[in-house]
Amino acid sequence: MKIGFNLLLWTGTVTEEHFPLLADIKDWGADGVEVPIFDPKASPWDKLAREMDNAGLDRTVVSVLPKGANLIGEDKAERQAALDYLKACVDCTQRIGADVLAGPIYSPVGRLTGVPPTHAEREHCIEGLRALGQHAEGSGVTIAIEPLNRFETYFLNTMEQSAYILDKVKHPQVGVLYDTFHANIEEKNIYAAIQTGGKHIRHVHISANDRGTPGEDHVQYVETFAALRNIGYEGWLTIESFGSRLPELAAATCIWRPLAPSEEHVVREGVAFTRKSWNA
Ligand code: LER
Ligand code: MN
Repeated sequence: MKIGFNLLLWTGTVTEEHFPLLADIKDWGADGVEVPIFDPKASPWDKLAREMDNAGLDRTVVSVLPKGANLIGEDKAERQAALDYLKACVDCTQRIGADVLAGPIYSPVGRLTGVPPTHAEREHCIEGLRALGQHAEGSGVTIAIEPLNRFETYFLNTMEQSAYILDKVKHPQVGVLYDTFHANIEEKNIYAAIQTGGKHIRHVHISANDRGTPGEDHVQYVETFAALRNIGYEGWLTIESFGSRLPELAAATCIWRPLAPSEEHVVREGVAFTRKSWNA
């Protein structure tokens, strides 16, 4: 098990100005960082990889679909744009030496159609993820789709819905991300949800119910860690917290007040709490 920290607390686009932060995050206790790739051309990836090596940080990637790209969209051009974008994200993920590409990569965050998912959308999702899995073969990158709460997506809200899709995708490099914040809203039973996700769970976001500091909230961490250990999960526990610095996701994450005394506090206390709870 490794504990990561998501750079989305600071930015959706990593630039050289964020490099000094990497040593701090290591110093504050994390084993790795989660790097946002919201535009495969936007960041100095090779330099960033060297900086993360120098800081002694392992890494994962989180991504969301940009405007005009939708893996489950009715429009073929939108589906192709999503697949092209996600293939480029897989390539970037490999390039920076990360082992996981995670996120709600099936549909844009915040996109709501006003109706439940359709059969056609599920079929597009299965087809698109299978093609992406094939593209990832030999890269060492695992793709983990992230169900979100109902206010951020209508398409995947639970482990059960995700497992249904993944049983059909049937690709060893395509699985699901379990995020404690979304599960706290959507799942009826935390332990059962993780059992249902089972072998499909390839990545985990540890996120407080208010998106502040894990351990200072009411997420059911004891049940979460017991269930993850029970399914034999050995992957990342990546802490995700949001502030108001993220225009890209502001409309979806809806953070309108400070949730922690400082960024250092979230990393130090969140990492210490997660490590202690996992080992308990
Ligand atoms: C968004 O709600 C989220 O949980 C992140 O992982 C980015 O999609
Ligand atoms: Mn998440």
